[in-house]
Amino acid sequence: MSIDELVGLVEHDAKNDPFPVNGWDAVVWSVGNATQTALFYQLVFGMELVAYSGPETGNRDHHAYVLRSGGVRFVFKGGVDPASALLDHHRRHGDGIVDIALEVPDVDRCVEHARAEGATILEEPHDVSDEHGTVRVAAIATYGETRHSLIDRSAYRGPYLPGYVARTSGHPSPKRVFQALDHVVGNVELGRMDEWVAFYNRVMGFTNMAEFVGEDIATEYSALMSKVVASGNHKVKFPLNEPAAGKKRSQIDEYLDFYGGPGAQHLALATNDILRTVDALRARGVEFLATPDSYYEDPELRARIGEVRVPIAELQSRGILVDRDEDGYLLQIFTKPLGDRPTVFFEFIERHGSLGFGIGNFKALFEAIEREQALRGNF
Ligand code: TYF
Ligand code: FE
Repeated sequence: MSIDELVGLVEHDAKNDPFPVNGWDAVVWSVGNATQTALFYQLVFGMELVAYSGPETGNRDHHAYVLRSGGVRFVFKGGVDPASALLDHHRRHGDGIVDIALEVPDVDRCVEHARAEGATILEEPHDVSDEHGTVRVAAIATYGETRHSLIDRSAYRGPYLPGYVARTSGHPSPKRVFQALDHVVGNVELGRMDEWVAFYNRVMGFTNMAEFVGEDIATEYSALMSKVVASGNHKVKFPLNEPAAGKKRSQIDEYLDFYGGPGAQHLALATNDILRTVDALRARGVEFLATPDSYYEDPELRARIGEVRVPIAELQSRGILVDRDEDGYLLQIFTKPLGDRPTVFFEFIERHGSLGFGIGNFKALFEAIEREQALRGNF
């Protein structure tokens, strides 16, 4: 299966797009200990170290490790200099995502459009160069303290960005367990979801995808509303959640409290063999949300999902969820929070035609999230 099929790409005319996006460039994290986190992502999540910046390369502010898995690039940054702004960010938010960087063919055109639509330009377009060539970079602000760097690396052949040196691990890493980034979800404050949907519509020319969750599910389970925007080619998809009033404190409120404001909630990582991914990660200690047997025994679900590529028992033994719509089906599973604060987590997703996000699983998923919230003292 190609990466395009894995993430559900559509045809798109970039010429008439006011803000053309080629795809994801990198997800940049601020973490409490980048040196250890980089090792964890290699040994547990099967990522490959490709580039590095730090005191040994002249960067006295922080360590930065660039890791890859298929088409996915993560950059983990941790402050070295006690005055590093990264340490202030970490004090406020804990481990989290500071930059959802996008690769664009024309940085200046994107920034001009964003400016005209009222976006906050954090970094004006400029060139950064070294012996490997030149990268054109800019950055715009999005929800909370999160940013979108806009990167044109078409004239660059280095391992990441100028200032980084190529670096490999020197130790064997396990086989890769995910190939592509499918979507990145943002949590925003109560009542602000539609503003952020409008931001992505206006500033970045993103269009609304069909799937959204209104009041009905929101009041019964874990209380949230969600809408999805996507770039023209659907390579970049951003679901946006806001809390809603419910019986219990919303999982989105819990996130906002512990993250200290809006931020990226989950990354969905596409895999072409979710069974192998889950088995490999569980064997290395990764914890997933549990799915009760009643989910798989529900005759309505059985009838709706029909035939999938493996017997349901194979999904049940691993807690993998299934959803089907008019275009096909998807398999998905969610990890528990990755760090100390109950904020960021991963979803693993295997798509078979479906372009959705698993709306049929929201009830079971939100109940599982609520069980975890209750263990943390949220009732
Ligand atoms: O991205 C999505 O919409 C799905 C479902 O807090 C989801 O993965 C939505 C909200 C949430 C967790 C998962
Ligand atoms: Fe998701």
